[in-house]
Amino acid sequence: MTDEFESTKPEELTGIIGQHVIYTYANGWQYEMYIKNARTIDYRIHSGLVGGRWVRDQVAHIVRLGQDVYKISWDEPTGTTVSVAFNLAERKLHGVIFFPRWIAENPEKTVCFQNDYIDRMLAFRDAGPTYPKLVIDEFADLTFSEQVGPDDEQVICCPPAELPDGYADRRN
Ligand code: FER
Repeated sequence: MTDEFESTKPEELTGIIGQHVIYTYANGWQYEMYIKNARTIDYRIHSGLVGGRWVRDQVAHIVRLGQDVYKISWDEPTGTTVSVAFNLAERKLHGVIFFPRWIAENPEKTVCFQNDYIDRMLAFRDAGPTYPKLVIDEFADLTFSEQVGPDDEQVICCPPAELPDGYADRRN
């Protein structure tokens, strides 16, 4: 049986594409994500194990699971894999982050504008160690959300440290 709400088609992902969100996991880690289009996210990490890290144009798998419910999953050049389920109606999400062991041991190695260091991240990934992975399984509340439309290169375009004071603390 098919469900009218289940889809990976861009025209049925309009509720999530163009969303710009800031959220804090229950462990206190604060993240910001822009869903740029049906295949791409940009993000900044404001605090947590790898606070300061930021990334543009990460390819992601984005699906709609029901009304206002979406899941975004991706595999980083570092070897970290992430899957985030959004409930936009309730402004909640649940994320699972699978960190390779080398990041658990030396998280600062990944704190950069990743796009400028892809080859370095792939080399770290391949050097490992990969196992045992550090699995982070946390709920988060969306503290800020806005619809800015797709393919906007100005939403995530500087490091977290260069943002105006209070940027990530805005609530709506
Ligand atoms: C998230 C959870 C984890 C997220 C990004 C990550 C943007 C981590 C990425 C990384 O460290 O490579 O919700 O959203």
